Amino acid sequence: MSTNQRDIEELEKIQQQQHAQLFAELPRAVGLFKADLYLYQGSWLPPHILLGAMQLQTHFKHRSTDIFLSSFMKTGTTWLRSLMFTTLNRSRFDFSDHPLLRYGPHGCFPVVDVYQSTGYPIGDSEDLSFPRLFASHFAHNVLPASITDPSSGCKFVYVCRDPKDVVVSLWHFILKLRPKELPPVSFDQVFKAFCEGVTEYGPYWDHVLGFWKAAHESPDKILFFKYEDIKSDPEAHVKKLAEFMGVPISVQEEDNGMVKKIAEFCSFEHLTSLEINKTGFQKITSEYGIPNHAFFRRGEVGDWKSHLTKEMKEQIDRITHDKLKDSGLTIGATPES
Ligand code: PAP
Repeated sequence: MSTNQRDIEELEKIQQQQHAQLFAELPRAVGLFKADLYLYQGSWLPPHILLGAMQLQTHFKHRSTDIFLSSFMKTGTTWLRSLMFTTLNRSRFDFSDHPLLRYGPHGCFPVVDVYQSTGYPIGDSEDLSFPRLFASHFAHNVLPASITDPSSGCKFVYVCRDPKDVVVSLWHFILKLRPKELPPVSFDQVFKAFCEGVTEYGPYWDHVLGFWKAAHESPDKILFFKYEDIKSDPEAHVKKLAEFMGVPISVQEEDNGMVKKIAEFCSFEHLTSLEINKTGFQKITSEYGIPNHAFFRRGEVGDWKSHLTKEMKEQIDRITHDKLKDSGLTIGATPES
């Protein structure tokens, strides 16, 4: 082990001790991936993410030009990462020699959720993107007020998805990532935990509502998307993203097919064909990482139909209805559902 590595581990130990008191006081539940979950400011978070939230709240230095991609897990983050990065930086990079091809959607801009034991190095992504782009699964109220306050200048793109498809996608993700030495989790277990709100970053509905309400208060700062809408018209959403991020598509670009090019470049078919997404790997912590291919599965609307019983569908639709009924927001209303 190198000296540097030993220092990092020592530092981690000290910081863990400092936070042991906090963890002891928070409500705790069993997590679906590996670590236990702790209820922090209304969200169920595993330890390295909870500490990441505290670190973000304390240390993050925003710039008024920063743009965040916010989402719950499995709602379309990887897709939006690709669309936002490609749209924003379309005049910087040639499509045949593009960072997305080399680094994949996750390598193009950083996630701010994970605890950094060596300090807070996040923020050097300007090499690839200007303005800076960041991704986060944190609920609106967990993000630091310094960035969510509209006066910060920061902008947010939020994407939500039919919770029935989210829970199915989540289950498959857990199957891929849960350590093999742990007992397998069934779809019933994941469904129950999801409906109760006790999954990583949950409850889902509170997450969506937090951003929905904030988007209503500050529509110029938060762009609210639904996965199903992007699926039905990706090009219209590329244009909305461009406008929102301050780089509207020109008439000339439109005539030259730029919008179509971006939508195709970021399509499920194209992204899954890339070598980086077949063999690449995302380092999350010093001991934990995620293979890029785990972020792709079917990329369809309505896959829940092959997993949910009639009773499950009714249960989750009822929760959605009850939680969202006074909000003016509908999710999961696909024509065939
Ligand atoms: P994350 O929370 O781990 O970042 P996220 O990217 O939000 O995951 O969601 C993954 C889902 O988006 C997967 O859905 P599925 O399990 O129902 O298939 C994945 O297949 C889908 N996805 C990834 N890229 C695209 C894309 N380009 N177009 C459409 N869907 C996509």
